[in-house]
Amino acid sequence: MVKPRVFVTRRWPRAVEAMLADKFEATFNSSDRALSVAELREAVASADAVLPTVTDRIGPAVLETNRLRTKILANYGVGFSHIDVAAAQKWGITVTNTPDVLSECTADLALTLMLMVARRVGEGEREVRSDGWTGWRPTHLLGTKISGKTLGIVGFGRIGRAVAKRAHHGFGMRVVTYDRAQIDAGTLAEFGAEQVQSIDELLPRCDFVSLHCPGGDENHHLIGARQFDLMKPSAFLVNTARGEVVDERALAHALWFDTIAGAGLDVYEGEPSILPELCGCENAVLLPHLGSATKETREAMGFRVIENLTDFFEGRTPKDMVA
Ligand code: 8YV
Repeated sequence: MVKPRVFVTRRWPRAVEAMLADKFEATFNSSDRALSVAELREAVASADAVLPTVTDRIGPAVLETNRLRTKILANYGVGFSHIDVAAAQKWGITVTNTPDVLSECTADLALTLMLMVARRVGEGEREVRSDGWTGWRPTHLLGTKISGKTLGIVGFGRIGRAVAKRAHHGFGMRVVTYDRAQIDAGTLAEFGAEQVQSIDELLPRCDFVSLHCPGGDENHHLIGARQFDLMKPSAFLVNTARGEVVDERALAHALWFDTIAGAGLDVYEGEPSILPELCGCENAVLLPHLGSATKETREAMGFRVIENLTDFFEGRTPKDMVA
């Protein structure tokens, strides 16, 4: 049987690339740089499957070609707001993602950011490395305790729940959540969580707010100037979801003028470029989109893509089909 042609847009962990090369006629991007629109157009014209990541914007500019060969976009990652799903559907293309396998590591990173920003870890590290540490003193770099505080979780899906589990059972935090769906009482009780009916209701109650909703147009600038005004001046915002969920300019303003106490960010509106005003904020911890970045998880994401592709090309419905 002729092997399907798959196009992998970035370097993937070695073990996954080896399996892809074995099971498919695979084209890899050995340079590992983000591809241009022209290169992505070439990919959809030449491959049965394109395997994109968050750095590949796939919409009409890529898909509207009379040489379209691709039948499936098997995304590497759970979030897929970089793919125009309506355009894919219009061209009869299936879209899959990789849920579950990255929930624990992304939740771990959300907790990392909470701890880093509240305990001023970045500031301390910068001080030591710049030879600025003059020694221990009782009032040096005093941060904020996280144990026992109230955490607001926006989006109570797999990752939101993994964050709630760590925060509640590990740090004894009270969890308040907002989700568009009604979460059943048993699930909420498992995480010691209370569901509220709006973000406006959630924000004033929280010492920490962590975002775990999808990106895309529906949640564009869900958190902006008005929402920062609703937060306590002592509260911290953590974003491991998608950059577009937060109005970055309003956030920089809120950090500069102490409307809120700090922010821990892993994702940005125009990543990899970051607003210079944010880079200048001592009370921001800025990470380079590391949510799922462990060897175990990045391999599991790749194997999950291969499962989706195998199902698709063997005529079954892929278990992670989103469109
Ligand atoms: C991925 C992520 O690393 O899965 C997601 O949605 O944000 C990250 O964990 C990235 O999207 C890879 O494409």
